[in-house]
Amino acid sequence: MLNSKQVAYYNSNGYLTIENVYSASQIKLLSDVTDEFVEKSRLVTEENDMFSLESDHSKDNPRLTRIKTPQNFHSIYKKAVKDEKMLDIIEHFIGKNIRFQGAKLNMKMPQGGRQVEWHTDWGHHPHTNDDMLAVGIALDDITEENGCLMVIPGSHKWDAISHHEDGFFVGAVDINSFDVKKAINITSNAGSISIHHVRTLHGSAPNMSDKPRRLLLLEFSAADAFPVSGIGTSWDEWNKQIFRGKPTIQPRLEKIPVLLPKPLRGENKNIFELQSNMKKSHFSKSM
Ligand SMILES: O=C(O)CCC(=O)C(=O)O
Repeated sequence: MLNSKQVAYYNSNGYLTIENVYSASQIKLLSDVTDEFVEKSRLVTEENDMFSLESDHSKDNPRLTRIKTPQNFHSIYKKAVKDEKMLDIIEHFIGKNIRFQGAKLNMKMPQGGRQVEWHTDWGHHPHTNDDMLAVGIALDDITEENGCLMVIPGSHKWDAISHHEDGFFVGAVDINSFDVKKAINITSNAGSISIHHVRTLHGSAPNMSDKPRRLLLLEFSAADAFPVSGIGTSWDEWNKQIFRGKPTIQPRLEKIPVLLPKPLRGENKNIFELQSNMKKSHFSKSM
């Protein structure tokens, strides 16, 4: 399904888009189940294990920023995160021993769905090596208007970038630390996937259109990439996350720049809260 040009493109740019990986019927199932979750969220008034909410969320007008760990709540999501075609693709980038790191469905609802400030996933969870990536499954057609993901090509080869402000980790980089004019918009049709390297600088603007932008994001790593701050769970649970190949007790240590995501200012439950600690947003004038 992948050719050597696509692999070379990813290796040099730190991202790739592949059209039509998920079929129209798979996307319809995912989309319908997502609508059911939005309905359920009407009864929710504050962040919980399933939902992150926009500040204007209400029973009458349910507005989510995210469905968290969707694979734990519905078999349709669970099936999507283990899709064999998708795993075949990512094998090209992180090898045959693949650990699933987690999933989230970023919702970006019409007319104000929230931005994600510029950051690298590496800044949030550095590991012993960087054979790690995120796959974004487009549940909608994704355009500049509805807040597509943007990336800085080649940034996965940069030195560690600080995600700190006044000595505290805020989960986003200073907009003056890179040239935002180099950003590329990742636009695609529903059913496509985008892949970005764990160290690729990325962000996305608010959705000011009248169409949703729902992106199911899955994170994977090579089985021998271990979090520098510990696995944070039992050995058995950790190894249940191996989707292909074998677990290992031998972390692969690469010489890669790491900055710890510490210290935190207050208790932050997700990237949106973390980034709201920033003095100045790149995308919204109100922050
Ligand atoms: O949803 C997006 O546009 C970006 C998501 C992202 O980078 C994240 O959730 O870490």
